[in-house]
Amino acid sequence: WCSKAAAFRGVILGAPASGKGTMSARIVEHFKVAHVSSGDKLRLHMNSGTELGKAVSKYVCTGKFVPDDVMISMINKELELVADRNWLLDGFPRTLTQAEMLQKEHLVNIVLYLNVPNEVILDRVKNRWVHMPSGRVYNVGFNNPKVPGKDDVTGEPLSKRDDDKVEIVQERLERYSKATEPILAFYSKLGILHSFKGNTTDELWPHVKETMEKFMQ
Ligand code: G5P
Ligand code: MG
Repeated sequence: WCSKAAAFRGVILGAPASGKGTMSARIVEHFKVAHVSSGDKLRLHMNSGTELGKAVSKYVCTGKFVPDDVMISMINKELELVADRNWLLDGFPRTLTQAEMLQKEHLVNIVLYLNVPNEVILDRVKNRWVHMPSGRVYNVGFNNPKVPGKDDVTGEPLSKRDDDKVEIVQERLERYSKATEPILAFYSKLGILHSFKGNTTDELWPHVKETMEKFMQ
C-alpha cells in the first residue's frame, strides 16, 4: 500500500469517427495518461498478421463487432501492461457485456461521451487518412499532414482504412447507436458519465479539458 494507486480509469465513448482518437491524443498530451485504443490494437494485429489479427479481420473490415470474448481477453492483456499508470480506454466497451466486465475488473471512474451528429461524421470519414503502424490520424482540411500522403513523424505513406467506405461507415453508425444506449445508461446510473455535444473536436476540447482538470485535482 506504499505506492499511490493510479487514480484515473477513464473511458472515451463516441460513434465511429466522432473524434475519440483525436481527443485522446489531446488528453494524453495534456494529462500524460496512457491511451489504449481497441481499434488501433486490432489494426496493428491485422497489419502484423498475428493469429488474432487473422481471426478478427473479417469483422473489422466489414464494420461488424468482434466477439465479446475475443475483445475482453485482448483488452485485459493491454490493461495489464499499463496497470500502474492512469489510463484512457478508447473503443471499448462497445457492448453492455464488455462494460460490465470492465467495471467488475477495473473500476472505471470517469466516462467522456462525445456526441457528434451523424452527418458531420460521414463527411469526416471521406477525408480521413491514417499512419497504420502508429495509429496517427489525419483529416484533409482539419489536420493535414505536413507533406500530403506522408506521416509527419516517420515520413511513411498514409493509407485509408478498409472500413472507411461510406456504406460500411453507415453500417458502423447504425450498429453503434443501437449498442451504445444501454452502455450510456449503465454509466449514467453509476454517476460517472460526462456528455459533450458539438460538431468539432476544437469545440468540445475546452469542456473535456475542464472536466478532466476537475477530476485530476
Ligand atoms: P475503432 O477503431 O474503435 P471507431 O469506428 O469507433 O473505430 P474511429 O473510426 O477510430 O472509431 P474515432 O477514433 O472516434 O473514430 O475518430 P478519429 O479517428 O479521432 O477522427 C475521425 C476523423 O475525423 C479523423 O480523420 C480526424 O482527423 C477527423 N477529425 C477529428 N476531429 C475533427 C474535427 O473537429 N473536424 C474535422 N473536420 N475532422 C475531425 O474500431 C474499428 C473496428 O474495430 C472493431 C470493430 O470491428 C470496429 O468497427 N472493434 C470492436 N469490436 C467489438 N468490440 C470492441 N470493443 C471493438 N473495438 C473495435
Ligand atoms: Mg479511433
